[in-house]
Amino acid sequence: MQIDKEQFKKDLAEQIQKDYSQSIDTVSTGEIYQSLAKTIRYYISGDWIKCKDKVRDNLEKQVYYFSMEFMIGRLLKETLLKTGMLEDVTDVLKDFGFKLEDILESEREPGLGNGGLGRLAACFMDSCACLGIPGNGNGIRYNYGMFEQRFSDGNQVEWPDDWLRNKNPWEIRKENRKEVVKFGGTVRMDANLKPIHEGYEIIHAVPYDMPIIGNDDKTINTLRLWSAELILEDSELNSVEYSKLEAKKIEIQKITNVLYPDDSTDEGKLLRLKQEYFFVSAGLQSIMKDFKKLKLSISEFPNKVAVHINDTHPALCIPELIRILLDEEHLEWEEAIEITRATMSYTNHTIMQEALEKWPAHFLKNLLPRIYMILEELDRRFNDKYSSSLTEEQLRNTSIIRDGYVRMANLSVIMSHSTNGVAKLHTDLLKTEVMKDLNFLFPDRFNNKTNGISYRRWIESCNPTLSSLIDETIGKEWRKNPLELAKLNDYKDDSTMLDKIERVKNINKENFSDYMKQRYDFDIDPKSIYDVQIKRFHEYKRQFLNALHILYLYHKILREPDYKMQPVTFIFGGKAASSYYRAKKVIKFINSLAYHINTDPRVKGRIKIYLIPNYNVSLAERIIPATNISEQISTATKEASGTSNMKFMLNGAITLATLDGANIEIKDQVGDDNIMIFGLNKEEVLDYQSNHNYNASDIYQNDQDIKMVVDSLVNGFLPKLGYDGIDLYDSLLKENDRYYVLKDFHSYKEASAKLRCMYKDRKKWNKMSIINTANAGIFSSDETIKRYAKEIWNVNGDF
Ligand code: 8GP
Repeated sequence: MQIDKEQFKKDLAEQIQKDYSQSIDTVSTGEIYQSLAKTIRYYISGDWIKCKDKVRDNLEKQVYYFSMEFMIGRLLKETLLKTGMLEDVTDVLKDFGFKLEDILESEREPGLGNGGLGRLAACFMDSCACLGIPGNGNGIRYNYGMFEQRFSDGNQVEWPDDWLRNKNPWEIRKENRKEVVKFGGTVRMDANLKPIHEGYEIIHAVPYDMPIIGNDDKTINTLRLWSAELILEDSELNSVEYSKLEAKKIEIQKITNVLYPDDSTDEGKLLRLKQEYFFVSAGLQSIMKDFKKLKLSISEFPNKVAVHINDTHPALCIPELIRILLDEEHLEWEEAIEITRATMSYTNHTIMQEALEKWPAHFLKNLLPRIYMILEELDRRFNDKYSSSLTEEQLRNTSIIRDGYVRMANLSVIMSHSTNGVAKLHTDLLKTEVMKDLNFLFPDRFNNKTNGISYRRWIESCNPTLSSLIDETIGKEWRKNPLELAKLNDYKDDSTMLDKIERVKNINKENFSDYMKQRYDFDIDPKSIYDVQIKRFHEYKRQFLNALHILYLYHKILREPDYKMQPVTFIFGGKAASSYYRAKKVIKFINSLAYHINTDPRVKGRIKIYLIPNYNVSLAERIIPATNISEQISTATKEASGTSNMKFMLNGAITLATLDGANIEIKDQVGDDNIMIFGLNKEEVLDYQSNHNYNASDIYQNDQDIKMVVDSLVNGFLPKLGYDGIDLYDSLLKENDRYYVLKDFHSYKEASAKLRCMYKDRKKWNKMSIINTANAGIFSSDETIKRYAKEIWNVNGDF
């Protein structure tokens, strides 16, 4: 977008005046950020309107991506880059005496996501906009993010993530588009067998819209986030009891207060269920309203609307759409089912049993009586249709309601036209293990869509040094078409280029080291290897294995004081769910280990370790460009895909990996020599699981190294760990090491040592690094989204 700098200056000063009644030289960087973002939003608003009009006037099919999380990260820099305003705005700010960097830093990261699924949703929204696909997000406007992570005595402490404290300048409240969501009550059938829902509670859902901007001003889509509010109509004002009003308001706001409320109690579970129905119902009602304005036959609905269910959290989209079609559009069951199935598609993001949502039937019956009736009818129809062709066991595995639970994954597969996994291995496991009976019934519905990442954020924006070097080397076409990165393969033996690659990495490492010093007062030697594991804390992701290995190295150095090794800084980042006891113990273990190692002069200059608090997108943007070794060490079969593995690869890190998730596809891209693989493979893990022939105690008893590290969890070797090591010790020996940490320990140790050794030959290392970047093109989320658009959503775009 071309802007007139002088005009922009005036507009910004005016916005500041409007917002704060102050002149620009008296406001803080945080205040400038707010007004600057609003000015930019105003500048793009014309294009945003045009885009909405174009989609409506051309009757274009639209995608609605329903997701509990949209981990969008900070928006200012991305927006400036995509709109082409970066340079001009930097100049304008300079004229006012401000540095863009400072303004960017004052943006609070939106508390709208937590993990891979949420970040994927953000990358997908970005790709839709950049590819000209009318793709909108639909989610929840959380008043607080999941939590802000702090550490106290090494323990994770959860603080409220008050991200909206200074308001979100990108959003627009649309009270006139509010919807009514109904909870509770009873349903009876009238004389014509029409359901009458009575005695329910009404919650208002108010949408807040944010623009999702494509590059080159192409497309601006909408991320619509719903907020639960108490809105009294004029007629209600007289009858209301003001004393009870405040309590009611708080009760209602609870629904959209926080991402993933603790669900270890029934109350918490119920709140999550409320959240899920809340944004699903509001979203679908508003989509239906927009569709009705087109004045088309209702049978056209799936030709104009695609609803994507991001994991099972929004699976209530299915009965909710059926409800609308039956009760409000007065369709027959068959047609309602047909339209719903043709509209819905579903992505599964994990095969962990505990994450495959199941709701106690009585929860649904009480909270959403009409929805529950619909689910019962869907289950009845399914059983009627398939009971004769399935065995009892197959029927048990596939039906929607069983043993007093409603199974959301089964519902999603049965009632959608597409179910996809997020990497080849994951899809394969869905088809052959986790959902094999559903795959038997609906083989054509299952398909793979390997995840991808947005190149705009994960290299262009976060790694400008490497991006410029790539421009210089192969031209700028890769920024439009990431597959062009393959041209870098021609430079893998070019010693000048290899030196440049090293220089770029070193600059990034130095920048990161400066940041760590300034922000956390933590010293990192930029000459050490940066070995990084950043992701949610989960047993299957095995941060524990990483930490046990560091403990082993610590012992080794103490035993062999002259042990020579390439200095390494081990960096961790990630949150543990507040009710996930064991994951929190791993955090405590890492922090304790860090305390002892970092303060022990005997290991100085060889190993250091740091768990960065409150890991988020902004931190990832700083860490990834500086990383040498990317730790992707989940137990084979457990990580659906992973996406940080792709980000690291793109930025030239070498992956230390198990054959799990998309690591396998990364290996296929770079070849065996440019990735370090270790550990059990899928077949071996499945074999242990089905034959129950794994014995962790045997390994422990017969291996001196392993015994030494495992014992150090409980024998006082790490005084800071105190009694907190007992649970981890038990997880290995009493619970027979469910994630095969001990089994994989040695191959991990050896793979890690080999990699560190390889780092000595810098020329070879840089060559591996360039090969990784060169072959990361296929992991662009643009490529992934093109496949979703063609093979699942059947929508058009400019590609
Ligand atoms: C994640 C998977 O763990 C990761 O392998 C995958 O790359 C990513 O989804 C995107 O597909 N899953 C989640 O984030 C997840 O299951 N979150 C639930 C806790 C909400």
